[in-house]
Amino acid sequence: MPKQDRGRDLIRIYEMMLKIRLFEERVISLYPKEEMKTPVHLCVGQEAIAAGVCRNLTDKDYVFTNHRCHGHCLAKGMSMSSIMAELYGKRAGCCKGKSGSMHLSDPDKGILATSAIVAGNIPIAVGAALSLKLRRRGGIAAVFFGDGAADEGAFYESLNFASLKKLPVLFICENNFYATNSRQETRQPLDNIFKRGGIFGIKGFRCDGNDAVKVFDLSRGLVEKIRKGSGPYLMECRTYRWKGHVGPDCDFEKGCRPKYEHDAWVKRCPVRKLEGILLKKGALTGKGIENMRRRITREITKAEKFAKKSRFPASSELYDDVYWKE
Ligand SMILES: Cc1ncc(C[n+]2csc(CCOP(=O)(O)OP(=O)(O)O)c2C)c(N)n1
Ligand SMILES: [Mg+2]
Repeated sequence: MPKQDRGRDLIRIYEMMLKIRLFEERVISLYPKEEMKTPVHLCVGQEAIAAGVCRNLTDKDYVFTNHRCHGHCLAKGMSMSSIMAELYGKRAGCCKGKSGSMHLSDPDKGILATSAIVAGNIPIAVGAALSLKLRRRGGIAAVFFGDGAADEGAFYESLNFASLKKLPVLFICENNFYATNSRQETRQPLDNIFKRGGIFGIKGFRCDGNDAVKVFDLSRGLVEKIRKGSGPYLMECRTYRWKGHVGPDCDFEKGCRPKYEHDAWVKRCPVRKLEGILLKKGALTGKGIENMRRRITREITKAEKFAKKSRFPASSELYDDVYWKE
C-alpha cells in the first residue's frame, strides 16, 4: 500500500474510533433519563477492533455482529441517526423502532441481521458467506463475537463448515476476558481461542485489540487472502470493556471485577494510543483533533435531536415486517 494511503486509512480509523467513543459516551449520558427502552451493551474500550477491521471492508461485504454492536454498525457505515432513533424505539430507526440496541440492521450497508444469541451470528455469517460464494457475487462476511461465544458449539460447527466449503469469512473474536461476569479462565481451560480453528484447518492469529494499527494490518492481510479465495481465517483481538456487561455503569462499582484491572486497561486506551501515534508522525495536530471532535459532536447532537423528535410506531404497525400474523 502506498505510504500516503496508509496514512489516510489510519486517520480515518482514528476518526471512526473517536466517533464510536463519543457516541457511546452520549448514550451513557442520556440513558439515565430512561427514555431509551432498550438494554445497551456498550463497547467503550473496544473501538479499535470495529474501526480497524471495517476499514478493510466495502458495502459489498457483510458484517454480522452481536449484542455489543454499536461500534461495528457505525464502522460499517450505518447512519448514526438511524441507530440513535432505534435506541429510542422510534419509527425512523433502522428497524422502525422494533429492534432496540441488539438487533440493528442495514442491508444496504451489508448488515443483514444482528443476533443477540451468543454465537448465533456465527452460523448466520457462514450461511451468508456460502450464499456469496454460490452466487459468485464477490465480497466477504466478517463476523464479530466475544470470548463467551467461543464457549458455544455453534462456533465450532461454523468453523468446520466454513473450512470444508472454503467460504469467504473472517472470524473476529473480541476477547475482553469476560462473558457477563465470568472470567475466561473460569470457563476455558486454555487461553487459545485463536488456535481453535486449527483442528478444522483454519489458521488463526492473535493481536493486541487495543492497537488499531495492529488490528488494521492483520485484518487487511487476511481480508486480501479471503478475497482471493483462500477460505476462512480467525483472528483473536485482546481487549477490555470499560463499562458493565450491560448499561452505563462500571463493573468494579458493583464488585464484579477489581478496580485496578479496569484502571490498568483504561491507561491502555485504544483511542489515545492511535492519537499518540498520529500526533508523533505529524499526521494530525491538536487543532485538527479538536475540529474532528467538534464535527463528530455536532453529528451526534443532530442524531439525538432527530431521534427525539421522530414518532413512535403506531400500535397498528405492531405486526408489520414480522413473519407472524394474527
Ligand atoms: C445462547 C445464549 N446464552 C446466554 C445468553 C446471555 N448472554 C448475553 S451476552 C452474554 C455474554 C457474552 O460474552 P461474550 O461473548 O464474551 O461477549 P461480551 O459481552 O464480552 O462482548 C451472555 C451469557 C445469550 N444471549 N445467548
Ligand atoms: Mg467477552
